[in-house]
Amino acid sequence: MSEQRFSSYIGGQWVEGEGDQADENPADLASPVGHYGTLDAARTAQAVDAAATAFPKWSLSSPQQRADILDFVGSEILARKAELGRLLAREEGKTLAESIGEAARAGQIFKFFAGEALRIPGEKLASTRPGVDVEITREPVGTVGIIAPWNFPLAIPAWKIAPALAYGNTVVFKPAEIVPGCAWAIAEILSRAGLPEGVFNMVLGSGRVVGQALVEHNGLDALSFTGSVPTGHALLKQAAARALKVQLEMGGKNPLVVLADADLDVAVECAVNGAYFSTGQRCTASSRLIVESVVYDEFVARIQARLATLTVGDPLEEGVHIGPVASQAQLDTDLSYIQAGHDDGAELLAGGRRVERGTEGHFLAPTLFAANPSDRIAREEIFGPVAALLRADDYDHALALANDTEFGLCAGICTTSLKHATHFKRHAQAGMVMVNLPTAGVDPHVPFGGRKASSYGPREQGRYAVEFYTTVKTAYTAA
Ligand code: TXE
Repeated sequence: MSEQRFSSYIGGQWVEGEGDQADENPADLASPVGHYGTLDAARTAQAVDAAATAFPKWSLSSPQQRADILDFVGSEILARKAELGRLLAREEGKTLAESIGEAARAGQIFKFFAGEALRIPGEKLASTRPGVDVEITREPVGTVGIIAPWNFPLAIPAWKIAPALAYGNTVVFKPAEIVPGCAWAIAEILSRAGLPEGVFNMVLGSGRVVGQALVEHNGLDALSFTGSVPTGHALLKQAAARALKVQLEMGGKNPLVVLADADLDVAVECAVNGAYFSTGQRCTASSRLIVESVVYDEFVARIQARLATLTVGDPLEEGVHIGPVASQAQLDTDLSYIQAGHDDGAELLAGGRRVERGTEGHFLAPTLFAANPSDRIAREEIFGPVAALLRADDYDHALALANDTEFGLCAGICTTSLKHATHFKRHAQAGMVMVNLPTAGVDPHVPFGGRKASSYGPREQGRYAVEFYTTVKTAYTAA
């Protein structure tokens, strides 16, 4: 495949950035996916200006026009899911099957919000005053900044851009630095979808320059961010200082509890899928496996046997289950946590080392440590194929361990007990709960988000997206 140069998209025009940044293929560093130039603060400001200028007219556009545009985008992504999935696999490193699945999900999200554009909710109530009607309607918030991470480079932008446009907002989208190709592909489709100029803009560059210029621009009305906790909290402070509406999705340290009465085949599959698929680079990854003592040894034996069947390698190759780590920076983080596991006295049960393949890439063996709850690998988000196994005395202990974290995105339990499943659903301190399912893997038409340090602001996805992307108006009319 030839190397491409990816551009930014501002006010309906393709805009070349400065310099020549390589878009790496993490499975084969010698064959980059493409190149791109980065914008400066002034160019980024132009994108916000373009979106702010386009907003008044677009905010009054017909829901049918918005539905048709989003439907076009969704249909094209679905029709090209194999090609887009291949680009995603080469750029981010998840396997081709996972990548095609993500592309399909992005297409479905655009289709879902095409329908939502025609179903913008409102209410009409009788006033407490006779002869007066009260209407509650929803209007777009304005110019929305979207800052996205690299781990779902098609799906996360889709679940922010699609509702923003569906409800009549204009958008400036800043993707993560290491996935410009997927961002360009989305922008390219949107550029042919019939949007008026300036309604959708995409800006390539660093968080420090482009991300900051976006957030600091007075023309921005709302910010939707997914990424790390430190960046999210820094942005929250800036947003609060100028009363910017903000939605943050950040880290996770998601527990998967395995009780003694669990079907262990199911539990091992949930653990392996949740902890290691997509190279463990999911905010919903099961990075803490909490196993009841009675079945602990058997669980260890079974998961070790299962991990031995997994192949790490080039995501485009058939038979590969786990692709490379997405970047050198993330690999360095993963390796430093493996070292921290050793330093804290955790026992290595699987992996713990880089893997050599035919190409130079960021390959890392799926890694499992028997850890203590206080170990760093059991407390901090690693964001790689590294999981911590914790031993629980009984259900109550397992639940306490599950909730003993600053995060609260997703919590899972494997059990055949209705009593424990029901109790766990009610008492897990998380925004999402899974019973006999991996913690990762969510539906696009229902709310996504967490509690505690994982999330801030209204939920994403499904009908709940209307909370963030609209503002409520209450109108009184004397009859
Ligand atoms: O995140 P950042 P990174 C976690 C995960 C990972 C770590 C680092 O632990 O190892 O974060 O990933 C933009 N103003 N997660 O470096 O820095 C940045 O350009 C404005 C978990 O990728 O938070 C990118 O577009 N924007 C998470 C986005 O913010 C700024 C998913 C995220 O980058 C900015 C991703 C600034 N000052 C990372 N600095 C999950 N749990 O899903 C950066 N950005």
